[in-house]
Amino acid sequence: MMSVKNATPFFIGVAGGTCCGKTEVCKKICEEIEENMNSSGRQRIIMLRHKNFYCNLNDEQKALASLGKFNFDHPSAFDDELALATIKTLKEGKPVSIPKYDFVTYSRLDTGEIIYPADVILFEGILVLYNKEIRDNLDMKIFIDTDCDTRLARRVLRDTIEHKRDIDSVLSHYTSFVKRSFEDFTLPTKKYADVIIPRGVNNTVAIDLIVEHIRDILKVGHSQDSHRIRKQSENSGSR
Ligand code: UZR
Repeated sequence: MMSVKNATPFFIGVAGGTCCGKTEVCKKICEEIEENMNSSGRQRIIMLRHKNFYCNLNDEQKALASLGKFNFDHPSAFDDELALATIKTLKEGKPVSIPKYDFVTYSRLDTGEIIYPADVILFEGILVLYNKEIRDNLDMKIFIDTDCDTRLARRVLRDTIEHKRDIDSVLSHYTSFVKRSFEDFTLPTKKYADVIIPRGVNNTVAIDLIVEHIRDILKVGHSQDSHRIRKQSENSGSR
């Protein structure tokens, strides 16, 4: 594979419960970073989704999933070994193939998608701050704190309209798996965040501040900056 000689990408983890607005916040941040290409031709900011790293399900798990009885919100549902290896490859400035996950067959498609390193990489998902090794490779950690009624209302609309699921199964899946896993696994990762954004994409003040920070990183290169943020995290105590 061709490697791109450039500074190490600045990795930003964007976590939060289902439908808190992670994707919207990431899209907004990307939009605000106006020019998409720097002078060396490398893309400035890209999104990477933890959802691409769902594990292939075996037949038994697929049967449970089709009955709405598989917990996709549990940390074990993700192939974090592959996610970590992907982050490390991108940090070395090399392109990498990431899996494309098919939510209909609950398995990876045969061909993946090639991702090229960028100056800033936003890594989003409900559990991106859960795995310590992944966390240690993130230069900045954001947690989006949207209230749970709002998230449930959005989730119901998304699952019934986009995924054509019936309301009873959406609600029973939510209470059996999504809510419980949020409380057990996602919410406890809020303590690792450097920045907590209440209300998600509506919080333009917080998003503007993050965008300004990213612009600074793009201007000066992030090695020193990342060092400074790490030092601040270390100084704020082992959490
Ligand atoms: P976000 N997910 C699906 O909807 N379909 C799948 O095949 C696999 C996962 C969901 C998953 C989780 N729950 O709650 C959600 N289920 O994606 C997390 N079922 O994504 O943060 O965008 O809501």
